[in-house]
Amino acid sequence: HYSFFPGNPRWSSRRRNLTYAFDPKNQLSEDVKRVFTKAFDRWSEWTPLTFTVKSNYRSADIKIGFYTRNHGDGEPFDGVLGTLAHAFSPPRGLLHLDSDEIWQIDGVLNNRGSSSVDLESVAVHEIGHVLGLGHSSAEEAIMFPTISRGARKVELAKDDVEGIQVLY
Ligand code: TQI
Ligand code: ZN
Ligand code: ZN
Repeated sequence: HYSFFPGNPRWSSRRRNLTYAFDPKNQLSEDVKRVFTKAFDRWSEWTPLTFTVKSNYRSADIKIGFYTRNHGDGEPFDGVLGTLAHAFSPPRGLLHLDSDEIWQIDGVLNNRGSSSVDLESVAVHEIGHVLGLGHSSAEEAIMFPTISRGARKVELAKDDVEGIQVLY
């Protein structure tokens, strides 16, 4: 079953059209940006929310960046595996990924094989957090707190949809 953060924080009902931007320091490939477009679309399909990418990082609602180790928010990353990514509850809008991971794009295995992590699976999960979902006890849910090694899980489960529709 789905859960929320303490106090059920969510984006205000006056804010249905949210923007996101990538930290310009990262110089991300179009492939990576496309993964986020798809990941946001999975949530907008089931909510009144829309997500639009913008180039002005500082004024975006949701700020996405890849960082290693200590990166200034008191939640350091830890190198390969362990913590893969994190996101803060609404309305903070920070979505951070650990650049030490071997990120797999579109299910294409890269040459380091089993320790790679599917980017879209993690992006869909972290967007759930950015929107206000906590972890789910339903194994099939995107918001379930563990994923099998090398797995790709990108489709929202009924449980995720029910949770997000309670919030929005
Ligand atoms: N990162 C954790 C996560 O996003 C951070 C975290 C731990 C957390 N406890 C929390 C966030 C409680 C909110 C509330 O869940 S993670 C997965 C999964 C992680 C794990 O790196 O462990 C995914 C990030 F589900 F695959 F295990 C993304 Cl998809
Ligand atoms: Zn961070
Ligand atoms: Zn999580």
